[in-house]
Amino acid sequence: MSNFNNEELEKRFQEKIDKEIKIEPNDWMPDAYRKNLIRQISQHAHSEVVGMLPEGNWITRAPNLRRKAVLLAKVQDEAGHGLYLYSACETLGADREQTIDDMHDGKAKYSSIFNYPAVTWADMGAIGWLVDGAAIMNQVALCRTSYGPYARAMVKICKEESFHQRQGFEILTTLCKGTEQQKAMAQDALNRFWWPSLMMFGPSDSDSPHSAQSIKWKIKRFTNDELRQQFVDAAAPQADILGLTIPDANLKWNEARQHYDFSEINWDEFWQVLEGNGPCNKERIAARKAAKENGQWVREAATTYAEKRALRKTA
Ligand code: FAQ
Repeated sequence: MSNFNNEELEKRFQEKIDKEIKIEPNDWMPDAYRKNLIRQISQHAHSEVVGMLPEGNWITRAPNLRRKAVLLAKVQDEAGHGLYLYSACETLGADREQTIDDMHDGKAKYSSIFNYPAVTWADMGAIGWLVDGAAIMNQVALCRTSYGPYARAMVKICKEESFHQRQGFEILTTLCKGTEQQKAMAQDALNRFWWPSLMMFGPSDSDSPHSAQSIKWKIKRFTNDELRQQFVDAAAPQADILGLTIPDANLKWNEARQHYDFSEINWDEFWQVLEGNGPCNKERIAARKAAKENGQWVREAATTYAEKRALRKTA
């Protein structure tokens, strides 16, 4: 490999991508590809872990034992997703602790959606249906991403997210078939989670600095706006099945486009949340920092135990 100059290596790298050959950890890759992947995968991992907080809050308040067991399993799944993704990130040479500290210091982002509060039980339904639904729309495409470890992690994650989405839809179906008050609670959750769910797909294509290069490298297979449109097209008929109204007066099937039209997103709100000014940003970071500090003794004990075992083996 050392016989080739950078230009030649980059040409061969792009040829591999174009032929749909996966890039593996020990393969040559441009620094910018590695950096971009570490950025995206680590932020994805942070999102899974921070995403445990709004739902984790409801485990003790779930209305019955079945709901509690299912919610507990879902929140544990999210922790597992975080772990696969941190591991995928490590295959690129990233230091896991450093990526986590970057989030705690505000240098790395996590999904905007988790800066909104979950205030009623219906929010567990809305998060499953809409937030996991949006996550799957994005992640099914990532199963074909060009970096092998990320693509393989996504296959497993998507299977679990699909179960999460169904459990959310089932919670809302039950509420919508219940009393007037329960249906109103479901509608209220949809009203609050609809727009933040659309924001999960990222800025519009014209304001997305990473998209063009990520699509060329086949890290992303679709643009932010394409995936957002697919999500709206899937969610609109699902809302009809529930008998709920999506809070957008302009949401309408467009026969010519074969897609739903919908209103412009409040991008000012989106950027404000990314800046750290959403309803729960400070609370979420404080919770993650406290978790790290409170877990310090566990990490120290595990390291000491591993060292002792290694010593015993060599003695
Ligand atoms: N929130 O140029 P682009 C889940 C940032 S998992 C915060 O378009 P890109 C599971 C972006 O990072 C949900 N930041 O960037 C679950 C960049 O900032 P940077 C997470 C956002 O990377 C469910 C800047 O804006 N999923 O929910 C957001 O090409 C239920 C410019 O943006 C993933 O992470 C946002 N919404 O496209 C867990 C999927 N959007 O890095 C618990 C993987 C954009 O320059 C409960 N990630 N930004 O400082 C991706 O597919 C992409 O990274 C996008 C953004 C599509 C999110």
